[in-house]
Amino acid sequence: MGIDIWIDGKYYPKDEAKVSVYDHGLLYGDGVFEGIRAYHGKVFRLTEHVERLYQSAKAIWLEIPIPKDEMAAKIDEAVKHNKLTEAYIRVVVTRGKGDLGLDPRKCPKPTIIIIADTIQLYPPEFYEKGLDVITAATPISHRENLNPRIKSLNYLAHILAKVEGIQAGVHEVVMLDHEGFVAECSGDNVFIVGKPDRKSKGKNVIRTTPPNAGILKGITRDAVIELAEDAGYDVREETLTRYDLYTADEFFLTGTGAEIISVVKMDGRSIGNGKPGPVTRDLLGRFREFVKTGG
Ligand code: PXG
Repeated sequence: MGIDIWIDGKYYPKDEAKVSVYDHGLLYGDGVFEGIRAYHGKVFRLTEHVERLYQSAKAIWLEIPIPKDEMAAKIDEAVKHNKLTEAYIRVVVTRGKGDLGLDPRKCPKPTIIIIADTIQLYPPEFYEKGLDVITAATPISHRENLNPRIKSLNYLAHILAKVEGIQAGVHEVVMLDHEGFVAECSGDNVFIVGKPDRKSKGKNVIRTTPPNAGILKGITRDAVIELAEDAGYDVREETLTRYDLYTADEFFLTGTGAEIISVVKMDGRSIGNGKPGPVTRDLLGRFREFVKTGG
């Protein structure tokens, strides 16, 4: 059976699911989205994803015409409608159909799209071997230009950074903010693992960039912070530089698609011993167990 896409209240077969060429989502990237997973037929952290979608919308002065609980119910339904158990869901809310000018007031009704389908981001051997990354020359957008906390349809900075990675033949790119501090990767958040220090009472220290460091505040990131804290690690949200990444014992990324994946090389430097480390493997094991039991 083919996939059906939900658009503004109706299901359409994948090939017939279309929006207007006057939709400002297409003309201007004017809209917001979410990428969500379902495991064993249950949508992972649905409430958190819906909340972030409405916050992104609010930040761009877009009023989503249905309440949050209805949105959540429709997302849930789209997975069941397509008889999926392991799913990747894309929710898109655009400014809607308007005229050829920028003015969002010319778009009377936002377009809501729910795609429940499947993806596989990285093949299994990448989890075994770890990723090779470089620093992108393209910086993350300035928070007062387009705040990276907004999951907007305007992903060009991330795509241009990704293109740099493709040209260099690596798997991912680390994006910096305008001051040169580490922000995030093109589609994932950044974590590093270090040895216990004076304040960590013998525990490994896990560091990740804080919410206002020019990052999307990842749902996976937040889940991993909770899991790591529950497992007794000392987790800190701190400003990081490339030096911190180069000299870390372990380096890993988190995201809905990738879940938790190790980085073993950055800008030609081996990270730690050049292999996925024990803390990363421990957390990936815990994460996979966690999603199995409903998260
Ligand atoms: N940072 C950015 C810039 C992202 O786009 C994340 C972090 C991780 O957030 P979550 O909530 O997923 O833990 C994302 C989300 C892709 C793709 O195809 C990836 C994302 C979004 C859209 C497409 O790689 N990642």
